[in-house]
Amino acid sequence: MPLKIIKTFDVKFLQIIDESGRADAGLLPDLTTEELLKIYRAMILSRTFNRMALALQREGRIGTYASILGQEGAETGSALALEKGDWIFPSFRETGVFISRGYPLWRMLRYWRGDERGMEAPADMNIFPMSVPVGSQITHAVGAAMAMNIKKDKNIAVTYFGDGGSSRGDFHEGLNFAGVFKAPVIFICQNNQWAISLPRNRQSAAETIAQRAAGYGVPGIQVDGNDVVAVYAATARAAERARAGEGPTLIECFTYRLDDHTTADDSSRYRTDEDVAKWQKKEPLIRYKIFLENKGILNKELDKEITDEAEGLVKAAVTEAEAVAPPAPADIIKYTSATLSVRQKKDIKALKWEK
Ligand SMILES: Cc1ncc(C[n+]2csc(CCOP(=O)(O)OP(=O)(O)O)c2C)c(N)n1
Ligand SMILES: [Mg+2]
Repeated sequence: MPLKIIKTFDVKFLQIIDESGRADAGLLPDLTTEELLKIYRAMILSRTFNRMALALQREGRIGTYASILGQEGAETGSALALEKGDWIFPSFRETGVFISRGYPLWRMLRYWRGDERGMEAPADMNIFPMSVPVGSQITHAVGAAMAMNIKKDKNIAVTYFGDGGSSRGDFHEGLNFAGVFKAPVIFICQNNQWAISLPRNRQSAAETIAQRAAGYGVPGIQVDGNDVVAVYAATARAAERARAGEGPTLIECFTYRLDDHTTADDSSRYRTDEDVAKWQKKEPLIRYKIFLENKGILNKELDKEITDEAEGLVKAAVTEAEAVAPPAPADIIKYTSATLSVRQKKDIKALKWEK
């Protein structure tokens, strides 16, 4: 005898601009020419910064760097759909989110040069420092969102993490609390198919990351993460829900990490060039550029103007970042605990970092 079905779930997928740059007019959000160009500028600036950061790393001018190549759509599309007062809790691969928010580029470089002070956000910019311990930022965002509910604050919290991050307990704890307390938080999973060398299918047996939200009574959606407009629309909708007191949303941005995990990695050891080449054709800037050109919003001259402007901004940021004094070596030890142990004090002296 067939059992009674008491609940069914489905997982929706949102794509608005396809790989050839064609848009589904019925799904297009109401964005002005200015807003569409703002997204393009943020994507170009993110890519330009990323290229420079990789070059600087090779010259030994910054430390290990995590490239965002291929993920600019997921990052700028989501960040630009938020309000200024919303709080962001990012991981280490959200350089494009910082840039879209207007984070000073030189401070980003200061961070990647190994100086934590680079993560001191300007006072009016509600963004937490990049979190390197995988998944740890998820529960921070949920806690902040629960506090916003208590304080009747109309801002929301947004946290970013990877497919690997979704294997952490923090993900499950975060979603569970957020669901129960209807916390105004958006969970943005950048599913870039890899957690260093571990492929997506080893993170979870679930076919999508989005469907895991259902287990916590939270809506989940999978979005083409290489379609910046789809990511924008999904984030705007989730933000609207959160602000209306309807609680959290999980957005899985289906994308691909085109570069190595970090500059310390060699991805040719665990994936093929053909795989990467296949995704190269789907990268987010190609289709968005065609879309803007077809709409008559972008032409060669304007494109050059935007690209040149980005180059200029990034070059100026490098000069500015390299002009600031590096941190004192003793800081490595000094700020790890509230009070220094006898051993730590001895180490500082022995290494001649301080008298
Ligand atoms: C708690 C913790 N465990 C392990 C690591 C080492 N580590 C750094 S990044 C990473 C994989 C992260 O994969 P994912 O969440 O998919 O993010 P992506 O790097 O793809 O953006 C791991 C295991 C870490 N930083 N923190
Ligand atoms: Mg990943």
